[in-house]
Amino acid sequence: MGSSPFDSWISGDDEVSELLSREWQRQTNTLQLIASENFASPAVMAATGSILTNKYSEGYPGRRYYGGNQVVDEIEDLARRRLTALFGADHANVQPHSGANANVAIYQALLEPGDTVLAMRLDQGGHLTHGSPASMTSKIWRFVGYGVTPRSDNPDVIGEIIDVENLRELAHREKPKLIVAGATAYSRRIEPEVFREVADEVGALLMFDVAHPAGLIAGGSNPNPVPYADVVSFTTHKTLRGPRGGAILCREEHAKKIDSAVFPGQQGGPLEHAIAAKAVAFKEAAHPSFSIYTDQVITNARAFAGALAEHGFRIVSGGTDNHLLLVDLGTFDDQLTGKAAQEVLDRAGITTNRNQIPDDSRSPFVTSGLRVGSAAQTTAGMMPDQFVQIAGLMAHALRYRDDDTAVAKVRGEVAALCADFNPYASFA
Ligand code: DSN
Repeated sequence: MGSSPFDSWISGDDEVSELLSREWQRQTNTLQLIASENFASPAVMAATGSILTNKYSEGYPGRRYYGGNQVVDEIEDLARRRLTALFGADHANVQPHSGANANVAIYQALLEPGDTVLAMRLDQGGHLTHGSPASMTSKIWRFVGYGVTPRSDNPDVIGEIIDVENLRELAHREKPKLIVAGATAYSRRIEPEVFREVADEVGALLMFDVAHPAGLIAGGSNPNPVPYADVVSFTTHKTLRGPRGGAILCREEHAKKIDSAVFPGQQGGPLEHAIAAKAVAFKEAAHPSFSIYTDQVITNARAFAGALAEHGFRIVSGGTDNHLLLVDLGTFDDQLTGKAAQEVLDRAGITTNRNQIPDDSRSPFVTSGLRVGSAAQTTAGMMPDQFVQIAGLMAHALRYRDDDTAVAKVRGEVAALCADFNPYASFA
């Protein structure tokens, strides 16, 4: 194993240094295809590792419960200003530690316990916090789930897209107080106008969870729901390429309730080092080069989808309009589960995650699908040619999964590819 910038980075702690070094090797010598991951810039990482980790600042700028927050107030204000400008929103809260915290804070701000919420089911592409039975959200609020249309075998009809008629029917029948749009495993555009229309028909509030496409929206490559939604939540570390964390945008009329729900409702002291890193990421996302990146992410994802389909995989929803693909393994090999595929690909140096496909007959732990994304390797500089090559490497490793030599050979080709596209080459 070669040297890494982290070999002796943590002074006095060889064990942690060694582990960081190994993770650097993993991130730079294998392919990162998990749709919710990306490579943050050195500037984002510098802010995350800054002296702001030392500071307590419960409250909000100008209204803190601790002294010494003059500089922190300016940092958090800067992050809020940059974020509202980026998305054209009235108000921003940059304190949520994660997307899950952000979502729960929104429910707490806008709902009473027991209120009805209409959201996408987890097994159809939604998120745990959209009322999955495994999430505490389903125990406090009454979630009703919408899903996608049935799979279509007619090449002229795209199946597995959000079933707007079902959404409308459920909305009229259940009279939700809140409708949630957004997903974690859905590759098609989510049109904000349609959701606003349905919400208005039944007098519901509208929330968009754009954790996945936030960066694509910031870059202008996916539709911006801010003009249509009452409130928008997202994470900052996926396509937006910032530090791990969450954020909320809302209309002015909800600002006070949202802020109180985040602090003191959900959280104590904000992570100001993460907030400084969010500010850095928001500035990076406002730069014209970020739009070139987000357009490329989608172009690459489409090339990846086309190449995987040529190798016999079925792409759920018939393709992609964003950074992610949900791959049905059944047409490639009906004995191959998502769990087994993820494990084989790990051995081949290709990092993915198993994922249920709509109406999957297998459990969420086993699954019949894989979810992959183009955001991270596009940051590393890859283009359609590389994604076509990756599709071939994946197909080969999975086809010859019982042959250790074949899988090892793919791993060697992956390492050679990664050597040409090291996102942190300047660190070495
Ligand atoms: N875990 C995130 C994802 O991978 O999409 C969602 O929380």
